[in-house]
Amino acid sequence: MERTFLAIKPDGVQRGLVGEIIRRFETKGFTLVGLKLLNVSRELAEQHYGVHRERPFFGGLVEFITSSPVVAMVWEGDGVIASARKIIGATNPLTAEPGTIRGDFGLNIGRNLIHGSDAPETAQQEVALWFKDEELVSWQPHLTPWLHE
Ligand code: IDP
Repeated sequence: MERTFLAIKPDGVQRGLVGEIIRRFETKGFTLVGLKLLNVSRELAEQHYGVHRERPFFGGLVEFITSSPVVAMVWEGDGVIASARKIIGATNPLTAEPGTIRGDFGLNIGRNLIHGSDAPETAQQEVALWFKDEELVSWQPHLTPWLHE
């Protein structure tokens, strides 16, 4: 079963959007298999955003993500990686479609509320970077036959 890594960034937590954001994935029908609130270390932030190391916004991004708690999550379901990216919306909240999380709640690319893995390889790497195996819970929701043929 496919899994993805999602993180509600410091702006989402500070703005009281944790419940609203989780609700969108929960009501879609995806399964929560890992969840924790944490202060992100500089080391973890730099590893997570390593691909952007040479970009001009990298320093500010690391400062931001380490500035206040983050809610880290792993969600499971068929097609969850691509679907979560759609639910999240475009990177720039100003151009993100209404109905997406960033489109509904954001204004600025540096304050875009939530991270979601962009592909199967990055999802696997990010789940392993943020969670130990024993922090993930495999379970069978009773809802399954009502969500799948
Ligand atoms: P994504 O989060 O939609 O996958 P990426 O291009 O992977 O977008 O960028 C990672 C994060 O870096 C973005 O979510 C955003 O917080 C930040 N970021 C990207 N581009 C800019 C920029 O031009 N200015 C400031 N922050 C940026």
